[in-house]
Amino acid sequence: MPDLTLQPLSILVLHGPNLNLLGQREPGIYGSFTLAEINHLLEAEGLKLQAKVFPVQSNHEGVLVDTIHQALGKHQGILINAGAYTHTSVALRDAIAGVSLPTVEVHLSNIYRREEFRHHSYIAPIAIGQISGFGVQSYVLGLQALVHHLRD
Ligand code: CA2
Repeated sequence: MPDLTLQPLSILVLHGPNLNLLGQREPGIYGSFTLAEINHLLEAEGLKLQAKVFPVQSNHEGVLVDTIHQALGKHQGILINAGAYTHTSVALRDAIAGVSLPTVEVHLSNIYRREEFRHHSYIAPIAIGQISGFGVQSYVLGLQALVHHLRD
């Protein structure tokens, strides 16, 4: 039974570059779920947690930075799979640090079992935590962790 006294939370879900291709290519690494299916799963999980999710996908670093800035005053937390920008983007890290919104980093694949260049994340040091390697469950677990953190 959901606790009816809980304040609904608003969570920005950010998907970085190429994640719009999910379900169409490379199912061996990233699974067969499409991005729309992942967003539906998160919406359903959000209902259970009394959190509304607002998914945004972009292939453009600046759009992701702008979206993070606009989250201030609108959302209480950020769930992010920054895709390849995880390993390259100081700008995304600075944006997340700049808005000071609790952020959970997720990855479909286990980035530590892959090429060395994927082992470093610019986001991890300023995130509450990181979940990597559980496919779509990484997102679901990440949302649960973020909501629990915000409610504590
Ligand atoms: O495992 C993850 O979730 C990643 O963030 C996915 C990124 C990758 O650069 C990170 O190292 C780990 C890549 C997303 C690209 O997704 C595609 C999906 C289908 C076909 C091609 C790319």
